[in-house]
Amino acid sequence: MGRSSSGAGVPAYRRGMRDIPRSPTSPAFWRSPLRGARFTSVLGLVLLVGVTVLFVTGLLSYAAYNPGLSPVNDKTPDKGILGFYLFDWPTGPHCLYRLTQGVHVTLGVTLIPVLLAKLWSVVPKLFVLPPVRSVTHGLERLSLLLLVGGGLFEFVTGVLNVQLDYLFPGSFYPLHFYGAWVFFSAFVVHAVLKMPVALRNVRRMRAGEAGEEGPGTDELVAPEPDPPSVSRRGALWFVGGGSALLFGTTFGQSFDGPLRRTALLAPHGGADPGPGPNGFQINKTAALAGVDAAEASDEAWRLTVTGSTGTVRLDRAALERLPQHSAALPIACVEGWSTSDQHWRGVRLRDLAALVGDGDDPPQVFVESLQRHGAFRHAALSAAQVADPRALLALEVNGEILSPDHGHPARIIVPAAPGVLNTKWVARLTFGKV
Ligand SMILES: Nc1nc2c(c(=O)[nH]1)N[C@H]1C(S)=C(S)[C@@H](COP(=O)(O)O)O[C@H]1N2
Ligand SMILES: [Mo]
Repeated sequence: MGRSSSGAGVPAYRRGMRDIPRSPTSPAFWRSPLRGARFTSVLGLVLLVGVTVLFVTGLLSYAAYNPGLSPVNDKTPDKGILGFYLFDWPTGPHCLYRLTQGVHVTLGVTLIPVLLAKLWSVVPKLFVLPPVRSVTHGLERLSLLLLVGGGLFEFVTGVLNVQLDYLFPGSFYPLHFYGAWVFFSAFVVHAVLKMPVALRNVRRMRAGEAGEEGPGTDELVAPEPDPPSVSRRGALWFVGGGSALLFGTTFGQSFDGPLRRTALLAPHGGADPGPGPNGFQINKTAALAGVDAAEASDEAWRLTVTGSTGTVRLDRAALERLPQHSAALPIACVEGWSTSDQHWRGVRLRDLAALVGDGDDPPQVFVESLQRHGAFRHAALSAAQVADPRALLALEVNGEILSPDHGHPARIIVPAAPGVLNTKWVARLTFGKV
C-alpha cells in the first residue's frame, strides 16, 4: 500500500516533507485522518432512518394530489406499477398534509450536511482501480452510481423546487417521483448489504473499543494520514451542527407569527402579507397570477356551477344568501411551508353540489380559476373532499372578506389537502367531471 501503489509513471509532488501521489486512484492520495468505517457508519445509519422517512412522506405527498383524478392533478401518467400504493387521501386529521409535507421538506433540508459528509467520507472508493473487478463488483458499483446519482438528484431537485418557487412546475413531480424510486431502490440494496457492518461499527464505537481500525482492515482509512486537526467525534459534531443550523432556520416555515421569521432559508412567497386578518403567507399574488381586478370585482364576477341537472350562475349576493359555514384550516404548501389554522367562512362544496342535483352522494369536482395562465389554476377534488362538511368555497377569512391575494372573490379550502388544491379566484365548478 502507500506510495508504492501510486504505480510507475504517476507523478508525485511534495507537500511538506512527504511525497504525495497526484492521482486520486492511489489510496495514499487521500490524507484525511477522519475517514474510516466508523465515521461512515454513523452517517449511514442517520441517513437510513432519515431517507426512509423522506421516501414515505414523499410518496404520501404524491397521493395527496389526487393522482387518481387524472389527468388534471396527475403529472405522472406513466407511473404504472409505481402507483401501486396509492389510496384516497383522507380529509382528516385536518392538518395531515401540513405535518407530512412539513416533515418531508424540513427533514430533507436538515439532512443535507449528513448526505454531503457521507459522500465525502467514501469518495476515495470512487477512484478504486481496477474499476470493475468482477461481475458482482461491477453490479455493486452500478448500484452505487444509482445511489449517489439518485440521491444527489433528489436533494438538488427538491431544494430547487422549494427555493426557486416551482422551478419546473409541470415536470418537477414526475422527475422527483421517478428519481425517488431509483434512489430508494438502490438505497435499499445498499442498506441491506451494509447495515450489519455499520451496526457493528457503531456498537464497537459506543463500547469505546479501540478495535483494529487501520489500513489493513478498513479500506476507508487513509494509509498515510495527515496529522488530525479535529477528532472524528468533533467532525461528527460539526456535521450535526450544520444540520442543526439548517433545521433552526427552516422549521419556522410551518408556523405563523414570530416563528416564521426565524425561517431564514424558507421561501417567502410573492409578497409580504402584512398585518391583519389576511396577514398570512401568500403563495402567488393576484398580480403575479395575472388576475384581472375588474373581472374579480363583486359586480362582474359570477360563479358557474355545473352538475347532473344542469348549470347555475351565481353572483356574490346569491352565494351570500346560501347557508354560511366556518372551518378552521391551514394552508400547507408542497414547498413545505404552512400556516396555522385560519378561520374560513363560506359555502359548503356539498351544498353547491346540491344546487345542481348532486347533493345526495356528491361526486368529485373540477375547479377552474379566473386565472388564465400559469400552473395551479385548475384542480380536481375527490368525492370525499366534496362531501366533507369543512370543505368550503370560502368568501371570508378570519372575519374579513378575502383579500385579492388570498383569492377574492372566492377560493377553495379543503381539510388535510395540499395548498395546491385550494384554488384561488374560483370561477367555475363542474361536479362529476374528470
Ligand atoms: N388560481 C390559483 N390558485 C392557487 C394557486 C395558484 O397559483 N393559482 N397556488 C396554489 C398553491 S400552490 C398554494 S400553496 C395556495 C396558497 O394559498 P395562499 O396564497 O392564500 O396562501 O394557493 C393555491 N391556489
Ligand atoms: Mo403550494
